[in-house]
Amino acid sequence: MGKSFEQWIENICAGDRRAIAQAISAVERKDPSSVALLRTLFHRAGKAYLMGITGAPGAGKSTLLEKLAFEYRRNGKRVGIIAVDPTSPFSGGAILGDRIRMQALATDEGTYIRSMATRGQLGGLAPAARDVALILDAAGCEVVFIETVGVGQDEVEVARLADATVVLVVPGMGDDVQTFKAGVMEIADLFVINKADQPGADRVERELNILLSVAPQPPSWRPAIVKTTATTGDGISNLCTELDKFRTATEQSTLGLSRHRENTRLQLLELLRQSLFEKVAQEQFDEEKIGEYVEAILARRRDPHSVVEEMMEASGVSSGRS
Ligand SMILES: Nc1nc2c(ncn2[C@@H]2O[C@H](COP(=O)(O)OP(=O)(O)O)[C@@H](O)[C@H]2O)c(=O)[nH]1
Ligand SMILES: [Mg+2]
Repeated sequence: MGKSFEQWIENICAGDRRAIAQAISAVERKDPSSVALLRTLFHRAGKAYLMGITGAPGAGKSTLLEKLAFEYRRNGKRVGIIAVDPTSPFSGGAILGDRIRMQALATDEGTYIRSMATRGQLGGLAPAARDVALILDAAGCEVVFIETVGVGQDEVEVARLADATVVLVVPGMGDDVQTFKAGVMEIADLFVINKADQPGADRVERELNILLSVAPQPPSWRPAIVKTTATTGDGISNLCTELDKFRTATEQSTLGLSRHRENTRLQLLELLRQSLFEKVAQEQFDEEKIGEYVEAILARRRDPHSVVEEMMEASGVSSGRS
């Protein structure tokens, strides 16, 4: 490392695409260099505004993102895009759709797009996506978008690292407002009703408004609802305006600060959880040993609590009983 490591850092911070790509790959591979890299870059980052874009597959997230990115580019902002794709069961790689959809942006010098696969991501999408966002932040991207797959709990996870979370809903897709997954209502800072060119957009808007007015928690921020047609770009500038309003409102209030503090706390604990797990389960015990424990528990010779205690002690982590 040494001098070349420092040069690598400088190249990333200067926005060098090759250096950025190498950094992201190192993080994805969990390369030994990645921890030192992230530690150093942390002190060069902290300026980017992170926006999460979530919603069901096919809602139009990628299409919308492309239009949004162009809008920010027009205003001279450097843009980073992280698209978290589901892993294709056939190719083992990320589905190519998003990359093709965003091709028009791919040649733009002020935009950096990276697709990530969800495959084998210990602890969900968040850790790696957060690290990639940090790299893009240090590389000078002023806004960073994270598009999530929109399945499972990844949208709740993305809300934990984003400064603003946009939830896409579409009319007539059977994912009506009533069937919102648990937690989705709570994470939205802004709702987008995309495919407003399709019938039913007004009905979705009415339902959303009702749902927002009966929200159980006192609304610290009432999410705006913006209708868009991502394919034509209709409503995109309005969406930017609402996003700016949200940003201004939160940056000047305790709401933004307290959320930042809470997110930082959750991130720290998540990192600790992951590090402990890796130290105990991955470094100290191979599959065979874990298999032996499983058999012992199945046969009721051992109980899981004492096994975990033994594993932690063997790893030099206090059992907490002391
Ligand atoms: N009619 C209509 N189709 C749209 C709109 N936005 C996206 N689509 C189409 O919906 C499909 C899924 O879009 P995509 O951006 O890949 O969705 P994602 O899975 O949420 O990223 C594509 O065929 C888009 O062309 C819209 O506003 N109106
Ligand atoms: Mg997509």
